[in-house]
Amino acid sequence: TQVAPGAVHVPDWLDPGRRRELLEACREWARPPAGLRTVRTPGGGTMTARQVCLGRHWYPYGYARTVVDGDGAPVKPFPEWLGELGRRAARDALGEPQAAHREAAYDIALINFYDAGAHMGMHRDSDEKSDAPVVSLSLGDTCVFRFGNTETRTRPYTDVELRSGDLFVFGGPSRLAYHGVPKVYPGTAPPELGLTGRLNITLRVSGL
Ligand code: MD5
Ligand code: FE
Repeated sequence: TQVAPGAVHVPDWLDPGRRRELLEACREWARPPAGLRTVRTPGGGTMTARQVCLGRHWYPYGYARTVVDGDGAPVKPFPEWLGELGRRAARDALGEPQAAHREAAYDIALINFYDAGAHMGMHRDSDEKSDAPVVSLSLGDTCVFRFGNTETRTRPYTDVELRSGDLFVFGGPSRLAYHGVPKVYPGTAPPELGLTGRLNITLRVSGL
């Protein structure tokens, strides 16, 4: 379903085996060193969703090769298979890539863990130097994902429920739209996955 030009939601995209494989991989990546961490914002606050990065470490507002605001360890590598998954996801949602993006390979993953009560405020992702589409994969609890506009953090926006196994791709004019996760519904994860809370994996092209 197209939510806006370039913003495409594909419910239930991940097959069950992939969901288990991704969750298992996320659990490995979450371990120290360079594991799951709480992100501190420049204003002195903390983000409620905790994060682990692959390929490059994201911190407000840039990318680094080590966990500059945490244990200082080198960031875990971005695996080849994850890049292939990203490429296939973008193609399924948007069709053949634009000429400018055909050579661009996914090289960064930001993985967010949402416990009950965690959320993410409205923001834009503008620290990448490529305008290649961002691929988002959700596991566990259902959330409200708020897809906004490129001008303001406020209305107009569209609220979409993202469920375990859903794909969302943000390309073209939607790449720089404001977005956030105002709410996660605790206890809504499919029991067979064995995950408490919500996990979101975004695949990005750094352009570095
Ligand atoms: C999440 N993560 O559910 C979301 C999914 C983040 C983040 O927002 O920055 O880690 S990714 C949503 C996204 C990415 C890039 C562009 C747009 C949305 N967009 O234009 O709406 O944890
Ligand atoms: Fe974002």
